[in-house]
Amino acid sequence: MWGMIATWRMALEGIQKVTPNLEAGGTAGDAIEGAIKEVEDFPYFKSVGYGGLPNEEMEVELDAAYLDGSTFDFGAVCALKQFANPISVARALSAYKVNNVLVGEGAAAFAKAHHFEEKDMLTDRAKIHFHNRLKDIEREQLTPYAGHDTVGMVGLDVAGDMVAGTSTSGLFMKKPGRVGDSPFIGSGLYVDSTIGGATATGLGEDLMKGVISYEIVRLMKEGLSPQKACEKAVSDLCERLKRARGEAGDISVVAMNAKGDFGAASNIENFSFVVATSTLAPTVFRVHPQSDGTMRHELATKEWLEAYLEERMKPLEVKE
Ligand code: SD4
Repeated sequence: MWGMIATWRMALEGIQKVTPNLEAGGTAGDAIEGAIKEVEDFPYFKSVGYGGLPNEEMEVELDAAYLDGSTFDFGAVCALKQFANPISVARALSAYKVNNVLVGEGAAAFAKAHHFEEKDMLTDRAKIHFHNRLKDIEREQLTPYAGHDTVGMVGLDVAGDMVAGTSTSGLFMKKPGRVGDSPFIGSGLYVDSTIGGATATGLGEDLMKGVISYEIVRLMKEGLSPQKACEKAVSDLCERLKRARGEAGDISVVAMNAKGDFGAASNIENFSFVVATSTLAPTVFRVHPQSDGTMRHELATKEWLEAYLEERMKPLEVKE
């Protein structure tokens, strides 16, 4: 048995690329790193890697994490600038006993010393998004924190090892140095090969309050299916946040257990995920939250898949 699950439709090409190797006995670690690199390298995804949207000073700061669910090797980078593949740096850091989480200049110094590819991660397209957002904010007082698309993945290989990874440029127009849930163990991702793994996307400030990925794995350990664990974790956190603070940000999660069963849940309408297993070719589903807290998973149609890419790749107008 092998399997992979990832947040958002944008993970499809990466998962398609690495799953033949996973099927042939490749490791979950190589699958996770390979698939996330694919997403990082694609310039039209606005919240991950190259082409990711910048902070309020127009600098792209990237967060990524890598967790091995068998050894608990964990590595993460926060607010890393000017490197092509933060997930690879995070994975490299996971091999050490200490200094596993590095931020900013320290992360960049490590990446440089280990000859990771340096790259200007700010694209012309991201500059236009930045310019347009400033115009929107001027005009409509839009909240600068709208929109998200972090990639998070969980993989299971035929040897039974599980790995989780995340990569994100975080929130558009964030403060320099702001870090969300994605590089934090337990919040952005968690995995234990004897149970399963989970990863989250959405408003990091709120996801962290529920340590939501750990919570999902804990619920699976208690015996819940991945789907029930995702639904319960999302609805419990959402309810607690609403009770305590009056509102809850976007919360979307995916999970897979050690048997390759999977689940996904969200408190928003447009969340999508990609899953592939020994018995299911890479497939995109859209998640529709129901009023009773359960989710309906709808197979994404060809039209929807095409429209998704078209929307992300359409020419951008520079606002006056
Ligand atoms: C963050 N959770 O930095 C990330 C953003 C995100 O999908 O998920 N975008 O808060």
